[in-house]
Amino acid sequence: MKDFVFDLIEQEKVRQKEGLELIPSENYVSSGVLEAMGSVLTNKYSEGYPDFSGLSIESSSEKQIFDTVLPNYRYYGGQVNVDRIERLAIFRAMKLFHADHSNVQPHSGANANNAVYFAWLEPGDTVLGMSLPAGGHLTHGAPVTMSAHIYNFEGYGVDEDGDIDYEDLRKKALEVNPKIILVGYSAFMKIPDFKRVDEIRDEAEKKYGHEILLMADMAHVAGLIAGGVHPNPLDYGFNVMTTTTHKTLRGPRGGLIMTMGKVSSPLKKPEKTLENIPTLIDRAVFPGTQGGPLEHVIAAKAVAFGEALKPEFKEYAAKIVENAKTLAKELKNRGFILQGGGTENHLLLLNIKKSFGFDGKIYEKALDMVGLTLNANALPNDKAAAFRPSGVRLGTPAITTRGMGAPEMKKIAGWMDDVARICQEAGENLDDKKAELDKIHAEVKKMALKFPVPSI
Ligand code: DSN
Repeated sequence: MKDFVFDLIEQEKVRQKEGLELIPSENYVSSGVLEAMGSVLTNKYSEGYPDFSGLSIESSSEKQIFDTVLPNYRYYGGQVNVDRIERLAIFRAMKLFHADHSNVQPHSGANANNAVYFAWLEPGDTVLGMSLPAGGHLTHGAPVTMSAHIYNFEGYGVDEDGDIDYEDLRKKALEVNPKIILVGYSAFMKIPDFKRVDEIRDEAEKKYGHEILLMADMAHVAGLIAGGVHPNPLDYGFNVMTTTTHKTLRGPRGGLIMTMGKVSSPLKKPEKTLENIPTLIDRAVFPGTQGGPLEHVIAAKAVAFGEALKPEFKEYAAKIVENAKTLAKELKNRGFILQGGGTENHLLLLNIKKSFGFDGKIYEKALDMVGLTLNANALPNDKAAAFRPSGVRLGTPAITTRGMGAPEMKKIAGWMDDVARICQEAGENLDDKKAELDKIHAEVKKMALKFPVPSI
């Protein structure tokens, strides 16, 4: 008998096709990405690295990578194909983000961040990132994480407009002796001023007399950077950029680290300097924090990066932002209060409590009942409990992949408004309004089916 796991996968396909995915960190991959991920590469062990000496954006080409078999730094035989696949993924990531080197092995964004900390810090060293109540990410020092038990995390805040409070960042950088200054968030709708952060780093380095690593966690906006509609921190003096590969970048679920500096053999530990960051990070990923790389996922990353290097991806990235701005305008017209007043990227944070009087969790549940998927999210300095936060977070990467545009954004805003009014009447008793919610669900489904999901 066929394992019922496959029935559930079929049901998930239906859910994805018939609903609208508004979680800003999700997307729909191409059939090429899916095929690579579901391939026989999952059978292979490849601890270590391919040879990447001489791999540079200027002097290498994909053809040369395909044609050349080089020695490697691996611990198992049989790497003839895997090496070239991984080199291709590394090379394409370097091209996309103008990096000197990249490491495509992190299994996730959390692993990527932990590897950077492990590469550069000693236990007890300080990282200055956005404070959690202001909207910082779990892996940027939440007390429940392993890294928070090893390193010291200090936080800067956001201003009333939801932007980074750069004065606070500067003040803290000159107070807490950071070894890393970290920029990156998962509920932030402004464009960070990377140049200003680099200037603050310079000032702090002069004061403390040691190098400070500038790290950007661009998981949410990596696809926008690749598509040229968001500045690239590596162009503004940042040493390291981490990301996941499955959000706006539209690849498989996984992590990635781009580095600037000198690339050398991973077999020898170099001195801890910013110049040596590429090698320090390679060693921190393997063997520092991970074992065998997932070569089927790395192949899928290579396919996704290849897609992101195509001109159509620039159009896609620009359309994500255009759709987010349209959706923001339509929601504002209907009385929704948006954190920061709108958006400069793919993401919107709505103050549901202030707009309608109920919390984000009820709204998330009601929207789920009509096939609109988003997530309840804390607002900066939210006083509400973590499981009943005051806001919701949504975004346009997935619906843009399906080809939606301004008319669909208007419809979505209309349905979101209708559902908000229903929640106002129903309170916690959403089941009492099932008939009204079902009617909206039917409309959502009808529109969703007009826009196919690429890989289904
Ligand atoms: N879970 C990711 C997000 O949704 O933003 C961040 O880790």
